[in-house]
Amino acid sequence: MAVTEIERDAMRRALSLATRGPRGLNPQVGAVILSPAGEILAEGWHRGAGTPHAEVDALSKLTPDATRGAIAVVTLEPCNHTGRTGPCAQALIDAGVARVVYALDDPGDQSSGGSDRLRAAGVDVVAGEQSEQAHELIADWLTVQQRGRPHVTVKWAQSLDGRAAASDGTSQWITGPDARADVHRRRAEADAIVVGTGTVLADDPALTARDGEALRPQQPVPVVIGARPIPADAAVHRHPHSPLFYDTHDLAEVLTDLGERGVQRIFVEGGPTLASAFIAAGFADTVLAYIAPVLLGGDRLALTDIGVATIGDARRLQVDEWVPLGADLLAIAHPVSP
Ligand code: AOF
Ligand code: ZN
Repeated sequence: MAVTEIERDAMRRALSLATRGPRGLNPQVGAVILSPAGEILAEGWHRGAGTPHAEVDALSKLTPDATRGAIAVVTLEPCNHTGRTGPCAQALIDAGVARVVYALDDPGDQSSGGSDRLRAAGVDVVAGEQSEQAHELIADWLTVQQRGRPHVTVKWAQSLDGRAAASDGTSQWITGPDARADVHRRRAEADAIVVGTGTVLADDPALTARDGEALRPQQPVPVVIGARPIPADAAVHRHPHSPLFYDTHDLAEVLTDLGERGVQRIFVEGGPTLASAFIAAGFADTVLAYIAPVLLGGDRLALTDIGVATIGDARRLQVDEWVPLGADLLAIAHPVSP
């Protein structure tokens, strides 16, 4: 049977409920249980790994009598596996639910197949309702599932002649206040902010996302990569989240580990060496270059060795947007494959 207007409304509601849950190891999922006549009986959402899934959260608010013949509207295909919880498909069958409308297929090898299990038990299943919105909601989580690592944004500020600092190493401030405010807005959208130990030693950054002086409600976890010891009184130790330290220089290992911790987007702000390492390894999904109308000359380049020996090896980018920020210009770009 086609999706009804009531079910469509319930999906919009479920998508909104999903956003109450945290970003992390598990996707954000919402669920609404409707009576056969279309009244809302219960709502649920997933509160993060290890807690009940959205459907089970909603079912738990109802007696077995109430769920018989009901309609479940869920933003993700009910899972088919026993992980930290589950399987939701079986819970819906056991509750006597007659129909399930969901938005997106579960991408997991183990967790998918819930729709088949439901159909095999005689439940009427409709997939794909508002799948675009559901996809947008958990796009970053899906990226981590597919690639096994978070989305990487590499950011730097440079003079018009491509320098990141003056000859003596001083670099505060190349860009103006509008560019710096833009950086803070973008930091708040990342789950983690990554620097090298060199940057911590040179600049002692706070690695917080601020709005003027005030801390933004959403703070990225600070991540420090490198073997050099950090002073005990470094500003990063006063960050609202405990910093993560990695001794390794194997960025793939770091990214895999961050993905396994539920980090979906990282913001690399770590100075020329670290930025270059991410680019050389092919991990820079988005590049943000803040370009200021100053000339610095000298040898403190914004990037060092990125593995380009000859012009044929040049890393080509496509600029998605040129953004004027006061006197500065931001290039938002992504790599194009050769
Ligand atoms: C659902 N409803 O609300 C969510 C689902 O380890 P577990 O038991 O928490 O399972 C995690 C997997 O379950 C996750 O990777 C994803 O495939 C699915 N998430 N499924 O039916 C939910 N959050
Ligand atoms: Zn589940």
